[in-house]
Amino acid sequence: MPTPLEHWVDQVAAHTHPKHIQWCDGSDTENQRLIERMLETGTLIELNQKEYPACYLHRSDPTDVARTEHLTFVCTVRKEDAGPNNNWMAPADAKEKVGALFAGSMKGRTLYVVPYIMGPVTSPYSQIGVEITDSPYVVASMRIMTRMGQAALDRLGASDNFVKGLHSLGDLSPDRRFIVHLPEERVIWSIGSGYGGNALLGKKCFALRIGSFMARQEGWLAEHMLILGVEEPSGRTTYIAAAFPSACGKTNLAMLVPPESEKGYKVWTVGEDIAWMHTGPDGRLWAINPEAGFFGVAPGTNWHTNPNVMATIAKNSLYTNVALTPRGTPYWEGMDGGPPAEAVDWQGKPWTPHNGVKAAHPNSRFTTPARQCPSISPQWENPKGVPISAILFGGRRASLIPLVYQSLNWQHGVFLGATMASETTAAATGKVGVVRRDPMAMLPFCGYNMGDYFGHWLDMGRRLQQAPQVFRVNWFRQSPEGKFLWPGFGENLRVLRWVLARVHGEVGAAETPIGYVPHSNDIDTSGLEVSPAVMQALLAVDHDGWVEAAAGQRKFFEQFGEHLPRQIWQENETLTRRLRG
Ligand code: OXD
Ligand code: MN
Repeated sequence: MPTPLEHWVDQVAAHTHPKHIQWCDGSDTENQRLIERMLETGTLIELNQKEYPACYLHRSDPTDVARTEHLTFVCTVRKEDAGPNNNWMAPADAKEKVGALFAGSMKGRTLYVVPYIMGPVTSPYSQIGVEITDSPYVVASMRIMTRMGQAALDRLGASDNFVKGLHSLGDLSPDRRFIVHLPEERVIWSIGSGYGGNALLGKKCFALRIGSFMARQEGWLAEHMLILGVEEPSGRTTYIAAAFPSACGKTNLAMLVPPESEKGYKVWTVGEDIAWMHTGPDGRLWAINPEAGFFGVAPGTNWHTNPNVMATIAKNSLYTNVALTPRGTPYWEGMDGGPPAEAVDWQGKPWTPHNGVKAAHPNSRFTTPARQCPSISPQWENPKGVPISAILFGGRRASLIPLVYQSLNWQHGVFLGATMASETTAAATGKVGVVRRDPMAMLPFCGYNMGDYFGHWLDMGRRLQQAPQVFRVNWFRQSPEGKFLWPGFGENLRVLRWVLARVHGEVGAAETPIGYVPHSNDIDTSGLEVSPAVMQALLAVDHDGWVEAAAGQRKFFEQFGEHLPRQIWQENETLTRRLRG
């Protein structure tokens, strides 16, 4: 009797017609062979092995460099269950349309069976997925990003309890590219893209879109959040989860290095992109990082902005769409030491600093093992997870949103998450820098109707005996001249310290119509070039701006109709009333 997995592999092979089938065990030998084959075919380019041991460069198709949200679908039986936040196709239509593209799509290629675990190998909160793919780059990346191979097969046994992800590069044409999710069947089909978020199916597709759907059914949370622990000089460690949209600094915050002035503090990294959070036996919220690696944005990363990640990516890492120096080392805009006199750009073309184009693609990436990170938390693989005391919701906003403020309670905290908006970045194709609503940083990743998602968040508050405190943060406030008001990066620890003090009941705050705002002296600015006037601007509540925001929020919420919980609507009405009063 074939196992459910064997049966599915047979079915897929009969449809896609691969030349070979390879079951991946995740071993070093297997990985080595894959890398050698990719070097032979030009899929990978070897980097300088002295400076970057076991590091390779991959150049993706120039039309395939970011997540393509307009080609991403959530296919629930009822359209309204996918909600206005998702593109929708009926499951039967998706199977017919996208299934046709898979017919014979692996001809002449190897079909890789990639079993993987999302989460620590023995955690009760972990889940199993299997990705079938014809891309060896995807296999090598999944080996970094997940617990891939034999451990997953052993945990799965003959069970059918796994998420089925089918991926093929197809012909890489954007006209024949689809990323479709069938959350009710726990199935993902992705064709026509080799780009991370579209092709590494454990990440956005499973851990967030299918994950959030499962989480609602089963009473937990799958979120686009980093997880970090702040250890204070006293030895007390407090864990924080934080949601920021793509390319807004989650990786940097998760690996923050305390500045000289904050000696004695230590930030521990548990995760930098995704958190799965369950109610623990003690009624607190416990988080695991389902991933085993970081798939981070390269441009802007350097020894000042994120020394921990720079140390992490120096070995065993894949680089995608960065530039290549004559020394065989990677280069991207913002790297230490400035641009090289010449290089080869992300498309393989000769480049100099004078030819007016970027050397690395703005969404170029590194894929690197989490265990190599100098700040990785000793708890990062704890099967129980870590207890979360605070949740931060942040975005990239030049105006309106103060540096930090706190919600009045859980329900108001859910409202603060639901009203997040941020300026768009290069992580998804489309215009960069326009403010878009992105509740909980989950707009591109919520696998069901976002109105129901807000309702699920409210329900979670009822399950928790000790819910985390909820905060909004914004490191990106600008002066009218366009200058950043807050130094950011390591100095963000000063804001985290206020968050910790609030969590532990050690500091007061001013109650304003939008929530609890710090008294300006309560955020330590000693040694910073942040004047009291700038601090006041950073913490100001702009009444007129908020009245306008509340009106925009009302419009946004209207689209969810009956799926929007009445409490969220009421929170917006209460905000409006408080602003008027
Ligand atoms: C990512 C993203 O790759 O959010 O993490 O786009
Ligand atoms: Mn992300």
